[in-house]
Amino acid sequence: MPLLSWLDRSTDERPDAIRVDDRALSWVELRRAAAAVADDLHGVRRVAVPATSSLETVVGVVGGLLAGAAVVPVPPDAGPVERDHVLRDSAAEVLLTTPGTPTVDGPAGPPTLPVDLTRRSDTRHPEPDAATTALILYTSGTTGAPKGAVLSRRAVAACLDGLADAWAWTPDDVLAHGLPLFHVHGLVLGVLGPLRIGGRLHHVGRPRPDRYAAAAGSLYFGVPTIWSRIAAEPSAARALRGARLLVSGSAALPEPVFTALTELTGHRPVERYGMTETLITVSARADAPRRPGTVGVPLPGVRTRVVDERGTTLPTDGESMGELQVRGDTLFDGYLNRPDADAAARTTDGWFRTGDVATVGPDGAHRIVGRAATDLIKSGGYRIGAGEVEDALLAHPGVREAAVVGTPHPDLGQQVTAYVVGNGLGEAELIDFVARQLSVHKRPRQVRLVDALPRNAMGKVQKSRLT
Ligand code: MCA
Ligand code: AMP
Repeated sequence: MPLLSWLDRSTDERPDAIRVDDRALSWVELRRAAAAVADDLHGVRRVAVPATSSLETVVGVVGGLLAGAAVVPVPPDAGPVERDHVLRDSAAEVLLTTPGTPTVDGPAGPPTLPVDLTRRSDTRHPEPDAATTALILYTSGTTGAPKGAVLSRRAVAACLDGLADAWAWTPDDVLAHGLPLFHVHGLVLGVLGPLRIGGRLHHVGRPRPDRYAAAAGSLYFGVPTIWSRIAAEPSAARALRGARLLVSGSAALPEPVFTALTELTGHRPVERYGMTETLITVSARADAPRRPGTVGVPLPGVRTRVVDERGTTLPTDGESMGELQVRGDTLFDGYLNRPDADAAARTTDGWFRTGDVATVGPDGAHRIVGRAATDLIKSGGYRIGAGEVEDALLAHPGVREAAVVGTPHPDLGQQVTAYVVGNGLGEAELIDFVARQLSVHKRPRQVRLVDALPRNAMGKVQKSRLT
């Protein structure tokens, strides 16, 4: 079956199948517009797409997939250092551009190709093998530059079919969300989901509570920060009473937000858990009770286990805590150009180490307790590597030492906080300095200028003393 099976076969010409902000296309027009992009991409193996929240991004991504190319979304706000890394590391042969999106045309960048929403083609592009790469998604590790997670068409299809089963997601649904289109949540679930399963999509542009309220969706996606902002605006939250399912993911949904949403919307939100590398692996189900603090059960085709430091599998008693490991159809094929990182992320018997600490109850309910390492920060649902921000700070001539940690934040879950040792530095100057290199959400919210960093006897920075 084609990856975008609904898009492939739909004859529906109603004008608003896929809406982004205030522009929309029918299923047929989307297929024809994307086929025109695919015609131009004939023979291209990897295509980069500056993934603004726009209809052009949807058409560009779908065009790449129809052409059988691996699509590399580029965060539109990425600073030059991050953008160059993504383009170079992925070896993208073409960079799609859209009106108003920043381009990186220049000696080092790949040739550009504009996405033109007025063009149409009726070429039927053959469906590539399921093992072909669909997406290369860049994601932060604890150190260094982001790594490209290589996701096959098979993995994407398995994830979406599993979610359709868990959420009873059908062509009758209208999905509403306002998530960025360069991550699993907004792009794989939030765009490719409707194109495979058939429900209509209303992307609201920016994920503001009033826009969620006005979207009239049956299915809503959000990260906890979005749900918390909606819960803080009761009139917006009450407007979601007519929905079928509210889904939260990408970070832990705080229990007070779960409770407030339940009271205001009449819906107990569905929490699901995943990673860029594994796609969504565990979810609460539409047909089963949902409890705050739990993320449900493995999707069809996924297996999980919780292990201690020695690798021994722990009992599913709801109490034994250890690292959550997963395997199954939704897993990535590896990190691009990084066999070292790939080997480190897997056990010798083939399980992926998530780095998340979890318990599993006798009923199979998974509870994510936290992360094993402190060097991955989740802020507003974005994954941010402490090492990447430290490297950006250390590039400043006045910075001698830097340690970046996630500290609690009432709206974002965690905020990026930097401790810096240096001479004659200002907080705003350093935040700007990072913003000129990396995506905006990787900027420290707070920079603390200190005389020294706490270190242990071996000279290693003790981050636990900074949080
Ligand atoms: C932000 N601002 C700053 C700083 N940081 N200003 C100065 N210094 C800083 N350090 C500015 C912003 O640019 C913005 O300005 C304003 O402050 C508000 O920013 P913020 O509070 O961050 O709010 P926001 O821009 O509204 O963003 C919140 C958000 C966003 C919408 C929740 O974080 C978001 O879209 N998160 C989704 C992430 C996501 O999709 N993750 C999925 C990963 P201005 O207003 O002028 O712009 S995939 C995944 O995790 C797995 C697979 C899974 O399970 O889903
Ligand atoms: P990313 O690679 O951006 O997809 O981030 C993946 C990480 O997000 C996971 O390793 C978890 O730490 C976190 N995460 C995703 N969903 C949830 C959830 N429902 N509850 C708690 N943490 C989550």
